[in-house]
Amino acid sequence: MKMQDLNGKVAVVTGASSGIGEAAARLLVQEGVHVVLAARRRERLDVLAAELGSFATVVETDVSDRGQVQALFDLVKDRFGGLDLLFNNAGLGINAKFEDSDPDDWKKMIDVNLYGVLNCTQAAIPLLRGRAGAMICSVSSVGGRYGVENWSVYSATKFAVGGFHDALRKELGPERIRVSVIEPGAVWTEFGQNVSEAMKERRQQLEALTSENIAQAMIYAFAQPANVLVEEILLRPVLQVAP
Ligand code: NJP
Repeated sequence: MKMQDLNGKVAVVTGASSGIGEAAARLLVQEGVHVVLAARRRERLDVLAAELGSFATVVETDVSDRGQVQALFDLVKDRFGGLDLLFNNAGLGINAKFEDSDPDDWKKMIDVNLYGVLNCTQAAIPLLRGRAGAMICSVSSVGGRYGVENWSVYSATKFAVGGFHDALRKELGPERIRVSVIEPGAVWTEFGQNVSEAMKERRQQLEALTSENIAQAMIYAFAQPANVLVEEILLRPVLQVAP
């Protein structure tokens, strides 16, 4: 069966100011998709939008703030009348042994990695309804499948995303809204606010994936025929045999 033609579709990409989100925005525009770029760092979004031209719209958004998220989706509704793809990609990880970790950091991760996904998904559902091939795709992690040492709270937030999607799929599948999760292993991005030099070296040794590798996986799922749900994609460098 033919893949979907993505030309003219509308996508919201959260965390579009760097890494995987930025790469996803570029690939979507190459496919003719109108992309709404959402993140907090406005100047980075403006630079990307200037590169992408009329196919990009910038909406400075903190996904943990429900009011800002609602304003983002109100704009999408006004400008485009609906939505075909929500790419819930914004996220952050703070590395620490759990015993020594800071509860303020737990909250930061939960606010963005979980509440951010909940806020955006709830606001997006009415706009996705009735659009052929509509998809919600959220970036989880290998840590959301196996749990990774020194990323315990981060892993917990991503497990929560997985459970949420398992349930949501049952609610939205009958309406033909596809609910998909991508679980990357090590990727070369700005991710990990406080990762040590040793961890950066590990990414080098593992031959970490690029943001484009992850973005392509998302496009693969999105471009499937509208009746085909790619439920989950876990991808990691072949050298990353653990976790
Ligand atoms: O990292 P990075 P990635 N509101 O730091 C945004 C997952 N992942 O591309 O707001 C809105 O380059 C931030 O934008 P800004 C990871 O958990 C990665 O690797 O301007 N946006 C930036 O654009 C995450 O879910 C690896 O600071 C907010 C983006 O998030 C996803 O991949 C491994 C925000 C982060 O870009 C993309 O991360 C893995 C907020 N409150 C999973 N807070 C990996 N890289 O190795 C942050 O398993 N952002």
